[in-house]
Amino acid sequence: MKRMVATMLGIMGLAIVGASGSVILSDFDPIAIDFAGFTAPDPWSNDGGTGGALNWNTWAFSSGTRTEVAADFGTSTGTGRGTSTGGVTDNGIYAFEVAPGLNAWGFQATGGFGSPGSLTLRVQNNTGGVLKEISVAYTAWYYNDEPRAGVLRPYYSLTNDGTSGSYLQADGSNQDVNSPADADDPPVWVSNDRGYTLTDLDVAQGDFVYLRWGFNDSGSGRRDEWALSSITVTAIPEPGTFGLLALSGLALARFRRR
Ligand SMILES: [Ca+2]
Ligand SMILES: [Ca+2]
Repeated sequence: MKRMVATMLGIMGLAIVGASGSVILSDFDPIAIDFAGFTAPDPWSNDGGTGGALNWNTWAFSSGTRTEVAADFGTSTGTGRGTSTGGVTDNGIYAFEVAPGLNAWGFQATGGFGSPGSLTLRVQNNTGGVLKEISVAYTAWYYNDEPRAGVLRPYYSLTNDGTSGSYLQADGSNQDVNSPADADDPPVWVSNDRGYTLTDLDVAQGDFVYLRWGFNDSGSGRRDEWALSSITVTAIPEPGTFGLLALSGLALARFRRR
């Protein structure tokens, strides 16, 4: 079955990268990011993403504001707490099994950690040209076991310099995921599929775009748990690129007919 799925994905041109690697857009096929091997050791990220950790050149967690803080690549922020099916209390980064066999990156916030907070993914443009447009899809999960309400909102940046305005909200507020205030009894992982497209980017060959998931909460008492899985990033070619290719093909065909 696994082989069949892999074959089907291969036909579709979908590249699957483990979350321990780098995310490099080298063509216009979707890149699917898989947290299957993530076990949230402590530290939960390191150089190269070895031993069940994520690659700290690719992923960074930040505590503080969601927009005016630069993602600190090359360090591991937050305690790695290992794997769990949810219902934790210690703050830090977890590999949550949000559904049987499905590992996700996740965290538990407390007053001094991740409230607000953000996870940032660094994506490199290696398409050979200027990257103007990308689409992003993911599944956001919450585990509503506590009395605060939470919110997850996507942002992006081309600079990651942490100044005001360096992180912008991606595609308006309709991408928000909200966890309810009143805890579910019993709590379960709730999935929310989201996606957006960024246009009018200007990412030079070799440069990066920074995709951020920002978290915050309101109310009083303890905070819900959050997780991310099934992230897909796709570079989209400019409409003109295909048009020009088609035109040049047509011109070549006419030339050959002469
Ligand atoms: Ca909890
Ligand atoms: Ca809640």
